[in-house]
Amino acid sequence: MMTLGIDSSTQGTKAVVYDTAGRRVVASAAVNYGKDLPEFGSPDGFLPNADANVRRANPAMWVKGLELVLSRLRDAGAPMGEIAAVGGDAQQHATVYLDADGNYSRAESPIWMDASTGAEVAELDARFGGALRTRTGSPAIERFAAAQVMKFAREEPEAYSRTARVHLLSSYLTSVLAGADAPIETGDGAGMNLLNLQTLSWDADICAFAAPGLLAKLPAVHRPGDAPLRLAERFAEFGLRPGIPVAPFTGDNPASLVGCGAAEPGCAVISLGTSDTFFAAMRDFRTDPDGCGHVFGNPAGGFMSLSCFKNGSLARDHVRRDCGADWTFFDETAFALTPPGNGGRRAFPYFETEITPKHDATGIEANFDWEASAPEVKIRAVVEGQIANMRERTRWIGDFGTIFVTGGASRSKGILATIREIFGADVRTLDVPDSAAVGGAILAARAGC
Ligand code: XUL
Repeated sequence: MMTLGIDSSTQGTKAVVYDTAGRRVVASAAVNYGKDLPEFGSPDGFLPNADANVRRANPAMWVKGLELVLSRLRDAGAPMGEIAAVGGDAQQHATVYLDADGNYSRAESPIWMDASTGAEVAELDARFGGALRTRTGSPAIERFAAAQVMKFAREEPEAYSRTARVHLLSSYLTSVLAGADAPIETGDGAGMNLLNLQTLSWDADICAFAAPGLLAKLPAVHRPGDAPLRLAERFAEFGLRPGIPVAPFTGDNPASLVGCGAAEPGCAVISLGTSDTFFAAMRDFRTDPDGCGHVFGNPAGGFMSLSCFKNGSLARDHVRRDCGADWTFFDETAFALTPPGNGGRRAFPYFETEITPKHDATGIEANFDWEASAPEVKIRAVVEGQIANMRERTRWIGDFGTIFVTGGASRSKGILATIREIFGADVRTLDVPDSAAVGGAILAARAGC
């Protein structure tokens, strides 16, 4: 069976046509928001803002990205007419607000990088305390929908009252593909602080506390095994067959779990993208005692753990440019020129407000003279700092003999060797770096059967 997997990530949209029998990608296309859609003024996928805590994007950019990636696939001669089902994923936590006519009632959507909801998080915490973690899988979190909607309802009450639907980006894109209001899939829905993970339904108390009438503005919940949607007529324009099943989109991390073949407990995945994430399928429901990590739904059934590090690839790119290095130097040469451990020199990049652990955007913090050091020393110090922090902060998830590494930066031999050394695990990469899009295509195949 031929299926289509679409990944709407922070910096762009990717799509793969996947042959499920041969387990291989037969065609792919990509769109980069900065380069291909400059009219949205979002070089890194979000609108520049002097306040590092405010990270928003124009939701129309994501629809444009979807349409452009489909036309690129079609124009490249991909077998669009043979595709039997569509699935996909989106960056987690971004929310899209629609009025009763389906127009945007909020012009700018907060994305997962937004950390401007500290006051709302404190209120949610004061009201629900530890119950938030046991009910929704995470303590109150800045980027999650509960705090984001609460802030919007307060700051723009008129626009909030005009809002008929609060979608996640995943359910919004599914709605666009189906031409109908789509449900929120539980894997991604778990990243809202609104879904009760024991019952897989919206938590009425938390919804009522977050904003007036929120429960009625949320889409239905899609649980594993529920029926798929159907592709809308207008996608015939891209050579697709209207009416084929559309599996509700999930989050990028849950999709990667499936795409890496790690949906059964036993191994962990490190995804090195705009954010770096560490996750694994979970046998038992367990939450992070330090309050930084999360429990999300596993689209294959059950749960997954996840810790997210905001200063991922954009931070590495920042350091690379600061060092005047190209990617070959960053990915390999720097590691050939320096020994593991770097003589104890370590650095942590805080170019964005960090989530795990919480830290303001203060730039590089190094235990050595940063300015006076050679580029190779700086690069190893930052990579070892990132991976050592990841190791410490994911101990609650467990120890793993095998770790799959995916995402753009999984091409880096230096980063892979650092993961091997610090985690003491067997490190494997996938032939296809787009594990999230492949996961979407695999979920499409399940919905299409
Ligand atoms: C996960 C998270 C990010 C985004 C973007 O909680 O915020 O990983 O999904 O990749």
